[in-house]
Amino acid sequence: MSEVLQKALLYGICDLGYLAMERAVPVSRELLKGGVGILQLRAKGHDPEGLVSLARELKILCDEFGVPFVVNDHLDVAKASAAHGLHLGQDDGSILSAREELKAGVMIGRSTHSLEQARIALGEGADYIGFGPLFPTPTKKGRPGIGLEDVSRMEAEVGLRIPAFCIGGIKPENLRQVMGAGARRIVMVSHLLSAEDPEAEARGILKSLT
Ligand code: TZP
Ligand code: MG
Repeated sequence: MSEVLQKALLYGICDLGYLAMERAVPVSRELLKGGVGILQLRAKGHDPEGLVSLARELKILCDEFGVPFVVNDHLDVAKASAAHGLHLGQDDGSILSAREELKAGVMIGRSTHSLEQARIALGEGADYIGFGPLFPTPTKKGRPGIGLEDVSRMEAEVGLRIPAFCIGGIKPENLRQVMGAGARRIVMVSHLLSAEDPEAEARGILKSLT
């Protein structure tokens, strides 16, 4: 799966803050059909036990498309669903200790909110990073946007070694600006999940990224 990750330009998130449980699988399928190269289950405030069966379904779905499936926050859910990856925020513990709990080959992603954190994540052995939020976003309330200033340096120092996905408030209207700042890979959450046709929307965004 790590070779597949290298090719991923658009990171899709099945975020239960935007999707009701019963829409999670059909909308994720649309995102995959539209070409997202990696898919994450993000379910803030949900009880992990209640996520296992959805995570298992999403893992099977991602396997159908040959795309890595990543679980946000919950190591036990990642294990129980045989996910290809686990995504950890800054406060979710060390990459090393998660690695010890996971099977070899399971990838670990890290959220970073500054150039310094991106460098540290690389040094800690993250398989990929998220970098942002570039702009303030309702998907991650209360966190200021970090802007575009450090994107090109982050890409040069970190993004050339491991995939780095810019994230946070990215929409079709600012995509050129984000790419102009040096971003090569992005995550888009609310825009894709609230689109009338997530598949077509993802396909269009992916086209702009290539
Ligand atoms: N981490 C940093 S910003 C963000 C996360 C999970 C949310 C991005 O969502 P959106 O809706 O694409 O701004
Ligand atoms: Mg987290």
